[in-house]
Amino acid sequence: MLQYLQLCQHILDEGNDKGDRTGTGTRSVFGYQMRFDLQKGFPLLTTKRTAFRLIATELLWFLKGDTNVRTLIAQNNHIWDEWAFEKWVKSDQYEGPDMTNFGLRANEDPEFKVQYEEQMTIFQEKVLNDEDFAQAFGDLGPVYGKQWRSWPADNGETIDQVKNVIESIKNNPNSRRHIVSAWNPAEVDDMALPPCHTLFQFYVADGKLSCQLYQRSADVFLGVPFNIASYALLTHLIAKECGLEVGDFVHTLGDAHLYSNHFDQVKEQLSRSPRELPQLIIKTEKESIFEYEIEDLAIDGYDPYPRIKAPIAV
Ligand code: THF
Repeated sequence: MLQYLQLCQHILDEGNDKGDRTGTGTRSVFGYQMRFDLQKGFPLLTTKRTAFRLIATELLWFLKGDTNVRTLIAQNNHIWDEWAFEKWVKSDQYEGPDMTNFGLRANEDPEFKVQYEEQMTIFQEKVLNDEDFAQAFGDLGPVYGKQWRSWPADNGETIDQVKNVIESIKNNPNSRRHIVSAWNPAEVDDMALPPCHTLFQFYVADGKLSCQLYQRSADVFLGVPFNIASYALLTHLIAKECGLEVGDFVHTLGDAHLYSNHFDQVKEQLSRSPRELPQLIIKTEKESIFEYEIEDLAIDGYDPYPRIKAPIAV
């Protein structure tokens, strides 16, 4: 995972300081590529503890075509809560205290932070316990799960891109069209957040399956460790289903940024040296990739440095 640390150092040294949508401020580079040989271990960051459970439950949520945070909250995964919460507090049914720019204000104003956390807890409980509320406000719009599994076609039918790509890998491995796109220009405006992992492609050679992701926007401290492990897991699951070994995960980044309130944490991480990578264990083999549950997956031999906390930009 030296490559990840090199990316962090490269951005600190060479990046441009810019403003951004969230108002936090970033240092960024445009265009960068990393390559992880999945035969050499599972690329879960060792220079800080990274929660495989959250990464895996999110990926399985995408694969089931789900776009509602209720499923994640029920599994104690809160990485998408802010984006659903944002839709809720902007709606005309929300009657609590003003939550404009809650992400930024919670970091700057301790009194507001208390109010925000109160409202967030109420929101999470309503999504969990009130089915109608969850339907209306837990849904993130036509995000990954929808585009991967049921991209709307012109004729009123839907396209299951993941099922199709598995079929094409099995039946026509040399194809140069093993592609899944999450970027649907007709629906981007209805999404709580336009997809950061825009498009991925598979490649088969020597009985091994490789995957390349084009990520338009990369939060290098918080998001990228999740993204690397998520696509590594996806590659393992698809390789297994297709009777292939795993090859490389190639991670291509567009706007690769460090938020200015992550600089100290990045420097802490850069002082640590990577340890041996863990192994992915697929405990139960399923007929289809769409049937895996979190209990079927595990990580073995993971010995990371302690977690480093950092605020998420919304
Ligand atoms: N928005 C931003 N600003 N960054 C992102 O990485 C990102 N994502 C998803 C959607 N919007 C994004 C959400 N993915 C964490 C990690 C990944 C996320 C969201 C949040 C996070 O806070 N991780 C912490 C805490 C984990 C924990 O609770 O244990 C960490 O320390 O890793 C990019 O896909």
